[in-house]
Amino acid sequence: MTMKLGLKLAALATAVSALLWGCGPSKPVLNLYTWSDYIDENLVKEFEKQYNCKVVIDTFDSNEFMYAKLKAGGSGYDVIVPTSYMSKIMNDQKMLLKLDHSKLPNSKYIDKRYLDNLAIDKKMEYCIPYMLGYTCIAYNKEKLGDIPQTWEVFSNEKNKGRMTMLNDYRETIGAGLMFNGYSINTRNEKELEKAKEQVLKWKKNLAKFDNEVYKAGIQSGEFLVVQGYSGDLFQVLDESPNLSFMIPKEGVMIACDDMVIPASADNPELAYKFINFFMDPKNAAKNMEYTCYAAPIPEAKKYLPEELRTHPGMIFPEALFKAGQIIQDLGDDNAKYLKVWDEIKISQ
Ligand code: SPD
Repeated sequence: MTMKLGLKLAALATAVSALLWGCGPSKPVLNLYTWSDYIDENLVKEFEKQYNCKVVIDTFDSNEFMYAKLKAGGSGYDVIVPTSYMSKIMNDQKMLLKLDHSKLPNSKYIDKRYLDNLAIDKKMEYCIPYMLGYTCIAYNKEKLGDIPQTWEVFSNEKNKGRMTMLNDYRETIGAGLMFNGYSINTRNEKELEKAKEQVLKWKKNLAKFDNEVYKAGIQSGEFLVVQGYSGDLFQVLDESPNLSFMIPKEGVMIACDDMVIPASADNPELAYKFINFFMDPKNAAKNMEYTCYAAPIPEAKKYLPEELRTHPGMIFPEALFKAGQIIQDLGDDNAKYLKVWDEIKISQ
């Protein structure tokens, strides 16, 4: 058989198999790895239509789980959504692509005030800020009435077994640090020890440390007080008049989750398009409405319905920019937090 005839036969075989199986050339796929309830699926469908592609979403419930999965060989993701301190760790370990801003024209919309004051990657060299959130407390106002605005709420034995705190070592140790007046990024072991003692006191009254079921639990009445991520709590609070939220007077942690492209991405070109699409102010506004988090895109505000322009999840209260603390990567000192967290977790 000549080479030409061979090639023709191969092309014919491909066409026949496409006819038999009812599909043409397959669409490009973008694999997204993110937190649950964190993207408006209608926008994802619009993106798929606009770029004739398929988006596959996989979720994680903590930065550390996501990181461990990647380290254990998990690959094939094109866009990942880590919290900024974790983006920095991943970048330091050469796990991320250096961003080409010629492919991200909408990055001009990112809030300069956020970049100057809070961002870790101020020049957006390896990450684009996606959503800002803070940790606060939701409680069952119908059952508890008004409660004092303090992390100390977790010391109330009356609610023993009906309260949860986050299964997130930086957030929960951070609450213990703030309660004692320390920085949430301290490297001082004595301060960390004090925070540990505090969290251990609270732990006695908790049902558990949890990142996943607290939303359903506070809504169903199973839990009376929960520490949670702001947007997730507002998704529930907006539908539940019996619930309320408070920002503890000792302060709250602010976190930004970023969009990054892993160095191992199969489809970086589509990843750029995806990230750019979500920075478009109209899309960012729709995404904020869905997630109840704050996209750091000031232009998006004008596309929000009037009644949402003061929503405390979507538009950050001014005080947060001044008083909130953002979780930093602490390099080798992260190990001090992990040690304290292990001690908290194993203690009975
Ligand atoms: N469902 C979305 C949850 C977003 C959580 N952000 C993580 C902050 C970690 N400190």
